[in-house]
Amino acid sequence: MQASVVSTAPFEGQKPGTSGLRKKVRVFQQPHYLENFVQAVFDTQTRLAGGTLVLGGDGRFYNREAIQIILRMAAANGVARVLVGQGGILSTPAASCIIRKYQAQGGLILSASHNPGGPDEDFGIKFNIDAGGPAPEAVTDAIYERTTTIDRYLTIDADAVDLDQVGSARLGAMTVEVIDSVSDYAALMESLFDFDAIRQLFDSGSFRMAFDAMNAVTGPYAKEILERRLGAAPGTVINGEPLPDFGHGHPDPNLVHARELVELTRGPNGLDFGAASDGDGDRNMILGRDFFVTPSDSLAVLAANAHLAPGYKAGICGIARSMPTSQAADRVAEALGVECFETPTGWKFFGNLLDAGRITLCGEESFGTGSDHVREKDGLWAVLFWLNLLAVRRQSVAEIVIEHWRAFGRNYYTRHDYEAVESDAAGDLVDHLRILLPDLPGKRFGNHTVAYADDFSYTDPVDGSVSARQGIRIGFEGGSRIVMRLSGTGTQGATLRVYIEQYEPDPARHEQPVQEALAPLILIARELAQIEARTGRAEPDVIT
Ligand code: VG1
Ligand code: CO
Repeated sequence: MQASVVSTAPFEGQKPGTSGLRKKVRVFQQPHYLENFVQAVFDTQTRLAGGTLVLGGDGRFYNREAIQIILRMAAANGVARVLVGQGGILSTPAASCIIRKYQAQGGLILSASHNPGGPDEDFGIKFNIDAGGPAPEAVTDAIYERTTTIDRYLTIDADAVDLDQVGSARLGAMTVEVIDSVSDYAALMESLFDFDAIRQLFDSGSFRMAFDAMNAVTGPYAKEILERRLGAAPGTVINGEPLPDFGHGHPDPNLVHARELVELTRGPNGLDFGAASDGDGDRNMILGRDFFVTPSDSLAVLAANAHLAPGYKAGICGIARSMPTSQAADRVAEALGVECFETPTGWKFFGNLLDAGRITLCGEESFGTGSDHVREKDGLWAVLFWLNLLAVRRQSVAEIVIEHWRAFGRNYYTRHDYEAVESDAAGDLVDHLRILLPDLPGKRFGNHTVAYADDFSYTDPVDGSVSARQGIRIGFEGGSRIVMRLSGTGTQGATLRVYIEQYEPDPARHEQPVQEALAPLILIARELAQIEARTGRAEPDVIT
């Protein structure tokens, strides 16, 4: 079949952010918009020609249409084989797993993660490299560069591929294999965790849990793994049908958006364990009865207990966390005598460390945790890891975390988000902070003395690449920190993220309400950055 060449012209702003290109659906629906970006991938990632591409998404509005467009373009660009998830569904970690398992040359993942879906909401696309992880900056820069000069794309004229039947089909000279979205991923999870112990925990009858799939991609994965393979009670998975608009929900697993789940874990009759994942299945929230585990603590607890899970019984070789993530994991790394790395925000910065065998676990404060089993953060993996710990230790979530604080100290932590702020005002706010930085060290604010203040710059220890201007860090004596940066995943205005952390070694002071414990630092951050004066916002929109 002859490829046809369609002429096109560049669109502005096709620069991938923290995690791929995210825009409103209507932006993606403009003629040639998606095509330009995809062609830029094929033009720069030349190994895809003659190779294998993995393709799937989180099932949001426009997922199926985008997949058909990409399949025709892949055929025209000489891709030999595409592995596409049944129904167009692949969670982000499952896509990573499949790229690695079948040694594909890369993958395209269609998702805007935790952003809402629907005709007026968000869509996104992300290219993952052959190691299974998000493309590093050098690759996304090259793709972006190409979008600025693109003048044609290639496609073929062909009928839509049936995505709902598992099996093989031809599209021009290309093979399209529609694969089960869940089985490879489920097999990987079985190889890492003690499924027998978890099954016994469910069989004991004294343990009750719910998993909230938030009508997003993890429904089928969680039902297969938790209910079928592990024997959790039917109905354990709630909101388990992936819907194009996530049931009008905001598929972001936090205390604000996963309200229904939070309620189920409240009070004397509350569930023992609650967990949730986001739109594309890479985030996780962990709850005990009347207890919320901050993602930063979750990383630290998993690191300290990793040897209890079969996949990590030999111990871990190192830990990495993103810069704004609390330093709780650093203390575990120190105790274990393993390396600890601080990277910029975004999973792409963990790839080299994982590939080089420098780290086993990594995580972000934004409900992301993962390991070297794939190259993406992995929501259900974190949930299974916690279930493995609960099954082995036979303690409650709260007991495990409180014991952890006793051993390592507690890093009080919160993130305040000011969403859809006017872009210029947000930019000015950060510029103003940059000007203040050199004069801050040594200054006292109440009980807090500034030890260092900088705009975080990261030099990748594996390939030496430098990523500058990654966020404002203000560190205080004793380990407290204020971090501020602008989001790179939003589709409307700017989002200012303010991260606050305070270390408390004294167990007698480990059970204060978080916002109260951090109130003085929160105030310092607001005043230093002049948040209200510059954004007009007296309070954040979301607190996690
Ligand atoms: C946010 C989080 C970041 C995460 C990214 C992608 O980015 O802060 O930690 O890696 O989302 O996660 P930003 O630039 O908006 O702060 V996901 O689940 O949206 O792929
Ligand atoms: Co996500």
